[in-house]
Amino acid sequence: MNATQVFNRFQKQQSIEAKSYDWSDFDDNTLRQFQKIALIGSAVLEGNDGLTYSRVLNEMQTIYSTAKVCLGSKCGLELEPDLTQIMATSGNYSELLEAWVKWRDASGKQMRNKFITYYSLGNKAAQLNELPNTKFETLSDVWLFQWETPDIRQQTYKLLQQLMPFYQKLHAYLRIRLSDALPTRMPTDNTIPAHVLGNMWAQQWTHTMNTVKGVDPYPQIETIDVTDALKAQNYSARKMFQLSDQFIKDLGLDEMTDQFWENSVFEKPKDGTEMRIFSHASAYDFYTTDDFSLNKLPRIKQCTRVDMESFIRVHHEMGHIEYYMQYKHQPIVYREGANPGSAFPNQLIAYYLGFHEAIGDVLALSVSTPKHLNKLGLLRITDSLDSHKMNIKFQLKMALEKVILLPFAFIVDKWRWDVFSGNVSNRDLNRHWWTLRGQYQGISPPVKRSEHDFDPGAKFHIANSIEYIRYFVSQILQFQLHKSLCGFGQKHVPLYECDIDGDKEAGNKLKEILSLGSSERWSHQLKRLTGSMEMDVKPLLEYFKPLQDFLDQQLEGEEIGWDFNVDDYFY
Ligand code: X8Z
Ligand code: ZN
Repeated sequence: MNATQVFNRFQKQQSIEAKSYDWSDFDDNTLRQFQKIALIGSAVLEGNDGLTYSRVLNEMQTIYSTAKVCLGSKCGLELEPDLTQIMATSGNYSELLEAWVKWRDASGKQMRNKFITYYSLGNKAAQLNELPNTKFETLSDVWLFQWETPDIRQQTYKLLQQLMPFYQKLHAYLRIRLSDALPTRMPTDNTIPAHVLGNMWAQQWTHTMNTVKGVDPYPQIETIDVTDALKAQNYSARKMFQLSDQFIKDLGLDEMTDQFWENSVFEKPKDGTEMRIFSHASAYDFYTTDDFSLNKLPRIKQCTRVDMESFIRVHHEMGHIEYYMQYKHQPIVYREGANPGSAFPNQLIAYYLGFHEAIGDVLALSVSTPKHLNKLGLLRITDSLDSHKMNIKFQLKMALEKVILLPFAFIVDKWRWDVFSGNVSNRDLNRHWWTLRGQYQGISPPVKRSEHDFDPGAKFHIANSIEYIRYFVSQILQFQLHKSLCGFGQKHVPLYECDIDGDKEAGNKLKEILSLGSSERWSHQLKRLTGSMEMDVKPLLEYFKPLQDFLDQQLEGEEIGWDFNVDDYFY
């Protein structure tokens, strides 16, 4: 038996035992612990079903992480770092198109049938996971159950509606500039082709500030992207992690351990070993106790480039690790983020939901302020006349990273909710994907698609069966947390300038929440922080107020929105 099979068997025994009790008069805490023990995801599958499920999932993961493409005469190009780099830096329409199409041919297209087998068995597992107090129909029902928020779907939809006007302004701002840059290439329905936005999935558009003329409103002012400064100052991947560690330490939180530094992998090995683990950054919890002699502490693997995007991602991943460290004293079922852990924990990918995803980003909100970058010697702040312009540039960059992600993060799971529940037939998988991409993101495929393609599978979290609504929630929560943590030493500073560096009171507040793990419902934890149990878009909108005013000026008299019909883009 391999390790997965041993772990599955153990979980199954635990689950059966947990379910053998009468749950009816458990108190809330006991009930939550029993639910977490009893819910074992795919480990419930017996015999051939279990083997087939692990096999197809493994095959999808392998296809994704080992896909290689040829562009022109250059072959062996991988997603990380080659294609990511091309999407981010190339201004050449045909080169971008070739990278976009070939990545999808090499990844998603190869896994269409496997995906159908995977989710059919996933649904079967969900049904077998029935608890004494709850039944599940689909795999996504199990994912959603763990939010302990029965109307989480409606809540996310409502929040998205509140944010769409802001998204649409950013979309129009980009579309107008792209229409100038690519006059003959833009569709007449006002959507934007998915490959010209600086990212393989058009999920974050920050790079267009460097590659598309006019997106950066003040090119004469010092660039807010510190990539060049990082390179000029000979930063290494390790040095970026050390900086993040220092920030964490200065907040009064726990610094990384020696074992962390020894065992993490910050760069892709040059000798070609273990290539497949590097398609996407991850942070792992090895669930040790305080017995550090086990030498298996939380650690990171990340194909870190020396650029600003990686610099921010470093903080994101470090947030996961700090969280693992802060809640390590909790019983194992509560050693997860405030929003609960994996439905299917028997995989090697670490699972963490909204809170977990938000923590590192909260640190990064402070670190990426111009003032902080200036303190690090990475950015020169020019005289005060320019400070408004510098702020607009900064805000635009942040919005292209964070606000742009919102509709994407929503549809990655909306698509799975619709597919897993059978509301969309297996004959329409790709069509439904593009229907949602068009409707919510206002983007369109640059070449006609068909049902021989399977574009959702070209995204890591779909090929790896990782729930995604956590990233949606994270984008909202992180501004709520930021606002709360800025309520100490930074009380009189605008939210977008707040840098909690060295603020021990803020650090303490953060520690209080992190150390709870999932032992308390996330809405209660949110209340400790913000006074309210609800997710709320107000802090995000407050943060971006100057940018929204700027966009309103820029877009006066311009058309906003798009009119997408999926039939125009399908064979
Ligand atoms: O997957 C991630 C993290 C790892 S937990 C790097 N993110 C999402 C993505 O890349 O699709 C962070 C932002 C969204
Ligand atoms: Zn993450």
